[in-house]
Amino acid sequence: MRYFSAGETHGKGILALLDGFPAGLVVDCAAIDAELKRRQGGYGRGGRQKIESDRVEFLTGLWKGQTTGAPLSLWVGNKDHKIDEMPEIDAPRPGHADLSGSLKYEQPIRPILERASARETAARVAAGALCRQLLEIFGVIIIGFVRSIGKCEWIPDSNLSLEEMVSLRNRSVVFSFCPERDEEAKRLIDQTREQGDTLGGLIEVHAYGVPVGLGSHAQWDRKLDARLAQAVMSVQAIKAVEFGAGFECAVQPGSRIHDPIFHSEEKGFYRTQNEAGGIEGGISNGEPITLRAAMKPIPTLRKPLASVDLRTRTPLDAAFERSDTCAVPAASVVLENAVALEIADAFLLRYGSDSLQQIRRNFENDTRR
Ligand code: EPS
Repeated sequence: MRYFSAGETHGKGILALLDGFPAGLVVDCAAIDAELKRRQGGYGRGGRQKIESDRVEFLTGLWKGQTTGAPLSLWVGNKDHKIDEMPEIDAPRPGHADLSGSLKYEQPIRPILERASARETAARVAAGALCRQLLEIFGVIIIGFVRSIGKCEWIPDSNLSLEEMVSLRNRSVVFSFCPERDEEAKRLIDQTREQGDTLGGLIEVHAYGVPVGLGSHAQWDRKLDARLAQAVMSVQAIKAVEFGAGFECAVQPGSRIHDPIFHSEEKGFYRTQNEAGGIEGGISNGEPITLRAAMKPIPTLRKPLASVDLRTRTPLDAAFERSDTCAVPAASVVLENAVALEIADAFLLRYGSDSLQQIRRNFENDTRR
């Protein structure tokens, strides 16, 4: 499967193009719209989300509500379509694509920021939410949540059931598993906004029910963790990603980090810990896939950092335009769907990608899962 996006933040809209998606899936557009709505939410968002009410429209690839195997174009229109009236920006914002993009493409900052904006993530959410519908048929469930914002951290209780996780996360205004501590997060975000500053945080994504054998040890670009890392790192503002114990692997001895292997008639192969994050040798091992990503604070600051006027090359404070104080909750929705897209692709590589019937046959005949 191949995925591309197109579109600008104040252009006509954002487009996701999915090629190689199997035929025969009855598409639930309302479920995609629900994910698009979640992406617009979370405490700390700015004014743009009051203007937009994102909805998906399939321009191609559906027949009577079902996928046909033809390329799918998923369109999310922009109500705030005014790209040609948008003012030019003189001083690039540190941390944004403004300077590097402008130097590379020999363009003013405006067209660069229009494409670099995180509004583009609506495309990944729409495409990922479609892929989840396919994965859910085969028992793969993916959940993303916020683990920390700034110095406010919520360590998830490892005994929570999936239903409990979803219900807690959906009750929290910052999409954490601790809705009872939302006030603390809101206070932090409000204070930061008043100071003209922004906040990043940590996001975790878990994928349950992933069958053994997705990805491959045999080539670098087929390793599942490498592919997921690219999917996650390509989301705006993500600066780090780790799987399972991640960076802690550098500290602990092998006897603590590697997950001992057991077998029983009832469970098949199983582990009593999952520090590998469900992937060994670039291949899913049947345990939940767990990854964590760090999001940097949004680079658009009301109290701007030092920058330089691109025309005169003299000092000028970085530009400010409408933005979010904290988009970590929204990014957790994006990462959840970005992971779904990548796992779906690895799933199709293993079980076939022509039709849902073909995938069902191959999946049912797979005795190793
Ligand atoms: C976003 C829409 C954008 C920004 C934000 C994400 O809309 P506007 O620029 O009109 O306010 O709010 O983009 C950024 C954080 C960024 O750095 O570009 C969205 O829909 O997610």
